[in-house]
Amino acid sequence: MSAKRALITGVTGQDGSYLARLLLKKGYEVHGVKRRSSSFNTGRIEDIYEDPHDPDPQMHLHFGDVTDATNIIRVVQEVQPHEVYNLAAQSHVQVSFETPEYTANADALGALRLLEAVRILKLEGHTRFFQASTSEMFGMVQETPQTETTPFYPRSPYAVAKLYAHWITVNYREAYNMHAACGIMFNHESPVRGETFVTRKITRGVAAIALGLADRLYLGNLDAQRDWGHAKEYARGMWMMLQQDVPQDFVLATGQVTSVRDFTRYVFEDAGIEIEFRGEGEDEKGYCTKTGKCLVEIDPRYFRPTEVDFLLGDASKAKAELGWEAETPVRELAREMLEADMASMKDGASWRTTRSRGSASMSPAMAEWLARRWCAGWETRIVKSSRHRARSTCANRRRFGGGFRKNARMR
Ligand code: NAP
Ligand code: G4F
Repeated sequence: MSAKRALITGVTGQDGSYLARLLLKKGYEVHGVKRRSSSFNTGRIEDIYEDPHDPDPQMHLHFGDVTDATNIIRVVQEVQPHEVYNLAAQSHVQVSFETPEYTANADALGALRLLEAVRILKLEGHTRFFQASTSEMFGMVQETPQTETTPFYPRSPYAVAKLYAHWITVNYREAYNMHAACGIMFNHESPVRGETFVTRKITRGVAAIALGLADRLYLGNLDAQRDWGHAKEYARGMWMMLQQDVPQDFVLATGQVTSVRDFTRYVFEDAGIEIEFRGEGEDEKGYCTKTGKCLVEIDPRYFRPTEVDFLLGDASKAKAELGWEAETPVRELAREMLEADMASMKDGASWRTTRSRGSASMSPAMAEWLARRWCAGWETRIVKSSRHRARSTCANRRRFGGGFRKNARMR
């Protein structure tokens, strides 16, 4: 029997990389859509990438973009997938306030384009569809904990776009009898989490402080509370949803909530640094209890125009009907992320290539080249108005080969 074919949009992202690994292990032929980029964007999947010249490759990459309907139709036609996982998105909530139209195009209409491609190509009876919905749709929460029946109240252009994608998926299921399911996923993280989401920003920042590469971490709203789980478990949940006879939507969550402040405290603690928060509002700071040094400061630029203060999911339905349950407690998740960041930062050149961890076959020359590429990317994310800019950039270039900066601000 020939292998099942899966098409993953967003295969180069955190979840795409875990899902592709899972499906390959299950014997799928995996097709991923990657965007054209002027630099490599495949760091997270380098170790599973197969050269098309290899005999019988199981992993295939297609250039594409969910904002381009003709491209999407062609890729779906070529692959004739048994399962489509739509993970492609401009997934950063704060960035969606700056790029609302693009976010709507990719995150809302992207799902529609894929669903229409399946329909236009008359694959409704052949192709199952998974939509990556989000707990952000609950926004200003109407009840706690949030379940599949909790009313939505989105609080960002990202969440509004995702709400459209969610409902259009439900609509295509009902209107055209498609096997389409939405995973309403609460925050999930990992060592390959994007560097500008708060958990990874904290683990990278703390690792850099612990190793003497940075002085301070700048954060936004410390009071925000999230239900944080491990991404690899959420990828398994996505697959499970498409194996059901009857398509349905499921919440995936841990059922535990942690504030940004506590997550920060845990990560410092795991790095052997005890911190204490003092002060109110924007003046709150985190101090090392041993040295009295300020290690965490608030930067209001990371506040959002409208915030989601609290998210806590109830995944009882997924447990009862799929047998899915989150397994990794937040403290273990935080430790795993910190250890990965510490290891890569200690490792000289390769700390800048965190995403390539696991790719043991990388040559030193390639690692060095990637390191230089990473540095350039890093520097563009540094706040330009810092008065230390020129001085510390030069100093750190000399010291770390162009890498970290003191007081680096990460978003
Ligand atoms: P991520 O790391 O930001 O990955 C997003 C992926 O989408 C990347 O591969 C990105 O490509 C790709 N992409 C962005 N715009 C695209 C476009 N126009 N056309 C094609 N591909 C595009 O996100 P993630 O954390 O893996 O999340 C996966 C999905 O789950 C997203 O839809 C996200 O909104 C949703 N979700 C995530 C969470 C979470 O906590 N992680 C929770 C709920 C829902 P590049 O690599 O080229 O940028
Ligand atoms: O890590 P975050 O940026 O994730 P957010 O906004 O919850 O969104 C993530 O989870 C969603 C699922 O609920 C996904 F749909 C979405 O794609 C994404 O993966 O921020 C978490 C919280 C927010 O309340 C934010 O205001 O942390 C707060 N925060 C405090 N300081 C910060 C910072 N967030 C970021 N990114 N950077 C900060 O310095």
